[in-house]
Amino acid sequence: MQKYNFRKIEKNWPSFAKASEGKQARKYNFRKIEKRWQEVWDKEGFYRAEDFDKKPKKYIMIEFPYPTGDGLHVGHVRSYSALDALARKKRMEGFNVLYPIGWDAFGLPTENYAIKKGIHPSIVTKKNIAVFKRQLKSLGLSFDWSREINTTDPDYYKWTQWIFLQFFKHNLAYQKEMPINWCPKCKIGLANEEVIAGKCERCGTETERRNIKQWMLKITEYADRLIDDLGKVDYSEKIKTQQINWIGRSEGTDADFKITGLDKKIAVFTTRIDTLFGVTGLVIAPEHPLAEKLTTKENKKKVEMYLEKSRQKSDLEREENKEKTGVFTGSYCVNPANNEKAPIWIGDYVVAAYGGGAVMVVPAHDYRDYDFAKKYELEIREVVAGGDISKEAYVDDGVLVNSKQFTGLKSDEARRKITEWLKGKGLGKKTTQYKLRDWIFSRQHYWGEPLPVIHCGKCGAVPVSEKDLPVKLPFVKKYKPTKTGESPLAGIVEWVNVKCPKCKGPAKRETDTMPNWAGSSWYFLRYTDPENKKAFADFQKLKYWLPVDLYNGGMEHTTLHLLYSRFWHKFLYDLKLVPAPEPYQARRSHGVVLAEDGQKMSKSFGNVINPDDIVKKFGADTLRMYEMFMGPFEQAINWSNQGVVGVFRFLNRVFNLKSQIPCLPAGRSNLKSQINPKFENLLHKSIKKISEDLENMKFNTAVSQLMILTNEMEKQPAMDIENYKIFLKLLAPMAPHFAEEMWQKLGHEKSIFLEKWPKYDPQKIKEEIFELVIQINGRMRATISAPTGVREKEAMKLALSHERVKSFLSGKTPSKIIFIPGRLINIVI
Ligand code: ANZ
Ligand code: ZN
Repeated sequence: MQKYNFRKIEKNWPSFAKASEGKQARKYNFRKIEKRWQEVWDKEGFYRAEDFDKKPKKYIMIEFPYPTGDGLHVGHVRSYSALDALARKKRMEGFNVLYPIGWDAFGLPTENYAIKKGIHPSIVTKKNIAVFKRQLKSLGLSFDWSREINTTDPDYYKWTQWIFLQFFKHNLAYQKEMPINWCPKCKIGLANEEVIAGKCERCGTETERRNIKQWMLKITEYADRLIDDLGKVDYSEKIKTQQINWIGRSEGTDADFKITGLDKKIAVFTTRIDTLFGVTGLVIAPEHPLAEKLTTKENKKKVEMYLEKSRQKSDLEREENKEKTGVFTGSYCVNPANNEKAPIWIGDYVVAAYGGGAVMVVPAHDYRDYDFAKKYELEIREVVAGGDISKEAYVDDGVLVNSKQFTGLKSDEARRKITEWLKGKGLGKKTTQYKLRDWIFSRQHYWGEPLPVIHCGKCGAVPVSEKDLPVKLPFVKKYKPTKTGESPLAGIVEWVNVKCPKCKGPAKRETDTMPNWAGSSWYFLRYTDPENKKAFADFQKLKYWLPVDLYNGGMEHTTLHLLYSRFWHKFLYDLKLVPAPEPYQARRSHGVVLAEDGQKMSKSFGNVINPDDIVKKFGADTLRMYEMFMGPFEQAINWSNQGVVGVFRFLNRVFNLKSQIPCLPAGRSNLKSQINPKFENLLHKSIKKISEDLENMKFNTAVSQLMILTNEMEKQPAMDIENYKIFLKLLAPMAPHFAEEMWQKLGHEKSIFLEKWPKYDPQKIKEEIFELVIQINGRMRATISAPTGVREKEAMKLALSHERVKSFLSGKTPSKIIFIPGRLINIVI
């Protein structure tokens, strides 16, 4: 481990050096305090969550970290500290809180590091975990360490494999030829994250696609439920939208176009069948199975050149393609609406794997098609009135023209009628398309869960018997990717060759491993029962703890990880192995912590802040509180050394308040404590505000309220002891060591965290605020504190700032608002 370089820090922290020169700062000894309380909490198993406790449960979870060699990042500290504050408050409110932690430790970073250093990945993982653990413990986070899990532990991945087998048995895991990224120079398969702008991350060579047989999970089977059940949970709007967009459900029509002179049809998918009479061409993807057949002799050369060019483009390039290009095949199709001939083109902006890999071209009503038609001189025929197609495409709905019997209908009605009409002729039907694809569940790497399947020449793919789980990763020296594109496991003959579980004949193990996403797809279940040897978790324990009440993590995981884990959970729910259809009742995301210069923190920029340095210099409480204070939780924010010093000074000021507390040894005992109504008004308002802020994850304003309170306390000649105790309780979730220490100094023998969370006295804040009831369609959905005399407009604004109200209103506009001053606002939608 690196030694702590005091001089270097002093140099980087001139403002602190200056602050500590002055006499005024009597610094509290955080080093002693923090270590002591961490030991006490640890010894007493203070933060252990009790299964089946009578208290109401609260399951708060942060995304478990990937233990890399770089150690903990201040970004981790941000969300862990904030959620820790909430967990501590919930315990004080009488909840049985589960706040667990574990390690998501399979995957490439460790494998690559291991290869580079010649150390086995399991050893690297152990070392990294030890560093992370020491760092987390030094922060005094209230994790229940007795439930620590590790995805690379065979006792854990046994159940990852077991769940995979259930997918397999229910025909939701299957094998298919799927492309991998292949570096022709390194001769290895690359994960997507190893391909940078189409090139191999190691050698810079352009990567190619290679089809190999891979395992797939049928997540598409759950597409509708993954969208529809978002109505059952409380996710922030942004997260919901991302999930919905990723799944990309689109309702439309499949229409068949007969090919002239060939007994074949091309199916296109369109969301705008109302524009069918305006079709003046058809474009198919380069990979369309008919592409070759449709190309006539005269066009062969041009088509081949075009296909060659588009093969060199990545999917992303093709999608982002500004200019739509294409090439004429020489063939024609028949528009099912009016039996007109339309030319068939090949264009690489058409996605092969979406719809039928073909689109109908309606230049008058689609921007893309408009440009395409201008470029290649296709007819632009107006069929929906409302725009000026001599200038640009008119893409909105309108009234149909030039559409025979459908002329005069509005677009939405026309879509229904034309679809019915096509259906009657056997040339089309209503369909739903999804952008979501099945999940490629194979990796050709060593450091992952082996897929528990045995391939037999006679019996095919046979699942490993459940009693033989886990299929352990063989501990070998060589785990570099092979030159054939196969997993390194393929080279371990003694491991690969086995007997077929069915016929006992010679067979081979599957050598692909699972992707990193596997272990994290169900870890929230394991926390409820981490030691279980008979099942992934006991159903009664799951019933007690689930769903996770609040799940917090990075915005970068709100599509894939969230979708994957919801999918696994729903599958297990269908098997009646988990008690509820959704795993997470609420999901929030936090913003990243950038370096002081606004760049990403990165070793190569030399701008990384190591939490260890801050803890050593200013203490864990300062670091925790600073990271809550730094800015709105959901926003990205720049690190600020000045800000850290500011919080450290604040804690020192609070420490120095003790001379104003008559019953403290340091207090001036001749002072009589006084009750000051104005101060009490502020104190009780602060109870209310801090309580609500923590609940609403407005950690920064909770801290600033403590600062406002401290300013007032400094002005008091002597504090009332009961009020001071309230203050300490409010501080406790955010600066736990500090508050615990002061609490003990007041003569308490038991921990401050066994105290009840303070309640505000409505009498003491009466004139200023009241509880505004927010109803939606007449049902109470939330309350929010509002100033007395608030008017409708402000009340509406307040209501709209409430996360719950926001999610009820998502995308809808209120039709009526009923406001009863001083009482409630009812939003009718
Ligand atoms: C004709 C048309 C006319 C369209 C019009 C739009 C406007 P979403 O909402 O994303 O599902 N499309 C269909 N399959 C495609 C593919 N494989 N690759 C690229 N584009 C494809 O979009 C559906 C629309 O995207 C479809 O509706 C189709 O263009 C195009 F005035 O059909 B439309
Ligand atoms: Zn067999």
